[in-house]
Amino acid sequence: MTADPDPNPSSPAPVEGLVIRIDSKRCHVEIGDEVLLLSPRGKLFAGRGRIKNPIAVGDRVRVTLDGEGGGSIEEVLPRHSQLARASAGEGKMLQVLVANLDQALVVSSIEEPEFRPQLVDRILAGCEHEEIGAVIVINKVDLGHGGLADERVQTWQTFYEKLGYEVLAVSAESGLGVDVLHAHLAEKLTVFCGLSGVGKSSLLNAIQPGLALAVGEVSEKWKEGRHTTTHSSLLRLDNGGHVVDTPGIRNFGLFGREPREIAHLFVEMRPLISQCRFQDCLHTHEPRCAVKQALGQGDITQQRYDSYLELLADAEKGRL
Ligand SMILES: Nc1nc2c(ncn2[C@@H]2O[C@H](COP(=O)(O)OP(=O)(O)OP(=O)(O)O)[C@@H](O)[C@H]2O)c(=O)[nH]1
Ligand SMILES: [Mg+2]
Ligand SMILES: [Zn+2]
Repeated sequence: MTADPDPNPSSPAPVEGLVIRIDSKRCHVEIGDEVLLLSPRGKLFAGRGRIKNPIAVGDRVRVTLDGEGGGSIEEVLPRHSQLARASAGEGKMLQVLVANLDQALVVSSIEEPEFRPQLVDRILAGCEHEEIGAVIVINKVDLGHGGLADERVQTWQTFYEKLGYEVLAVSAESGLGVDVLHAHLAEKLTVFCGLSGVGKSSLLNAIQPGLALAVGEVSEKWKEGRHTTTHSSLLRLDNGGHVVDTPGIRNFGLFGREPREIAHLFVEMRPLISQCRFQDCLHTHEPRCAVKQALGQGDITQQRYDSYLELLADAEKGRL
């Protein structure tokens, strides 16, 4: 098969790029090994409905180059996933923080700060909704010293592995497990999530020292109620991966979820839902509920069920 001849051979061929950072007017677009500063066409801002920002970091875009290091973004290619939240002010608009995520790294520590399974479950639920992978990373295992903290690492590792999630026990400090973590990031767009102080920036520095991210100081937060441009950017790794560090994201991937959708985001509950007596069962007080039955038999843990109830309450109050 031969390609159709170009109907307008004088026009430059469009090329594809990856948006790695957005300033007020222009986007930093990675094309091969280069990063160019390009302006989006005005037409991209028309008819965007509830979406506040039509271009986000992580977007794949079609661009035309002017041959002098500049050019325009013509089109945003369809996204396979997005990390979004409600923007403040202007009604419930959708603010896309990162597009085309492949996986989330849910970073925690056992102590300093304490392990927070509710937060882990929340992020996992968001990943289920977006149908992206999730890897649980327990950092700071050097603090265990063969004691109680080590037992707790084991306990939580087993807990999440039983649900089918991958869990890595690592230490940015000693370097334990850092190579395995690095390998998980190759050729993927990964978002690092987790509480402030768990060591997200430290892990990224251990993976690739050249990144030289600030450690130990509380980083700029995407706080609730603060909805100016995020200025988050994708960091490029030497193995072809890209990472984005997002402190303070609680409702990852859960924007606008309805109460009835929540149980579907808990992997061990999902297969049981159709067995409940009532089709609209919320698995709280209803008779002949398969989820509550599994809870009673210990097939669903109280911890996960509590996380479910917390998310359900947020969905019912329109807080997602
Ligand atoms: N003992 C120990 N301390 C660590 C480890 N990783 C990070 N830390 C320390 O934990 C503190 C917080 O680390 P950061 O990398 O800044 O944490 P962060 O998750 O990026 O925090 P935010 O940017 O605020 O969200 C720093 O004092 C680090 O030195 C580790 O593996 N072991
Ligand atoms: Mg940080
Ligand atoms: Zn039920």
